[in-house]
Amino acid sequence: MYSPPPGPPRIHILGVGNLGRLFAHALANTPNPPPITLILHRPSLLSDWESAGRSISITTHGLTNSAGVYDIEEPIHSGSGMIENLIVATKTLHTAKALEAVKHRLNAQSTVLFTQNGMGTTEEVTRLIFPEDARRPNYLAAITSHGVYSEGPFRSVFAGQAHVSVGLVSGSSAKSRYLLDQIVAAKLLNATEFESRELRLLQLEKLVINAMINPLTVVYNCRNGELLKRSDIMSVMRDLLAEASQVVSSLPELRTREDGGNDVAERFSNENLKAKVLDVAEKTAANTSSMLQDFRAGRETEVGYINGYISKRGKELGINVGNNERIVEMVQKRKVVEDE
Ligand code: KPL
Repeated sequence: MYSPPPGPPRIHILGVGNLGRLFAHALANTPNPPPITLILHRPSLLSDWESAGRSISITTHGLTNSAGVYDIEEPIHSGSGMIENLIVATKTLHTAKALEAVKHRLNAQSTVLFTQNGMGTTEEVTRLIFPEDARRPNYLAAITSHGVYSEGPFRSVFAGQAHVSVGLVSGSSAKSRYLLDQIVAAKLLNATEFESRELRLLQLEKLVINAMINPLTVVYNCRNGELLKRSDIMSVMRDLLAEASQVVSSLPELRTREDGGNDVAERFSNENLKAKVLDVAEKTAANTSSMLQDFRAGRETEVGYINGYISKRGKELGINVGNNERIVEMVQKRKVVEDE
């Protein structure tokens, strides 16, 4: 029988891109920081870590802070021992593969916090990595709206300070309490805890916002704010939004409350979603969306977990999702609308 080492429980972080760095730095700079281990999932990250002076630097308002104590494990396969708390900050597309390498160190006593964009990652991980109920860790999810960009390995700029919504997705809230409390105590994250259903609704709102803004910035090759200025783009958005609104308000898992989930139809109405999308596009007008950044860098995008998720759920429900299917194809086949 495994017994955890004495002292406060350790938090492991898998994925040391911008989000992983921000979470690690925020947790390491609380008055009583937990022990933190960064899992370096590529061997080359070890030399990056050495050249970064074995620290994470976060720059906020021009001031750089490199405080924080971290242990490291590398490469991923050499680690051993149970992992009690794991924050997975890898890209959506790489999450299942990254977890595959540490799955033997996780069990039903462990808690995994997912930070990915889009939807469907936890279902994919369950299907591919933890199909057996008895071994499945407790799942938490975080929705992050902070703006962070990289200045090099282990160095990030915390540019747009916003917030984190966090909560239980499945499993035991008692076993996940420690990690939840640590996230909420990490002031820099500005995190609020939500109960599972509300967290799901917030995830779906974010999904629709990303499904409207991100692929359109790719096919029209523009910043978020440009979308609002062009009537041709707004008309494509209107068609995408009508499908997304119908799909999300019909999801059977949201209709489990005594009132039949009537709040969902209102919250995900066309008008309410449109207002949210336009508000975010306006507030982030100068941003290059994460999908356009991936696209320009030649990386695979997360469109399959965003509009692809809407399409998949729509088809299951017999809803016409032709516009969302088309936009997924355009982004994946790299068909963009050329400037006149
Ligand atoms: O989350 C975003 C993203 O780029 O992924 C938005 C809100 C669209 C801001 O750019």
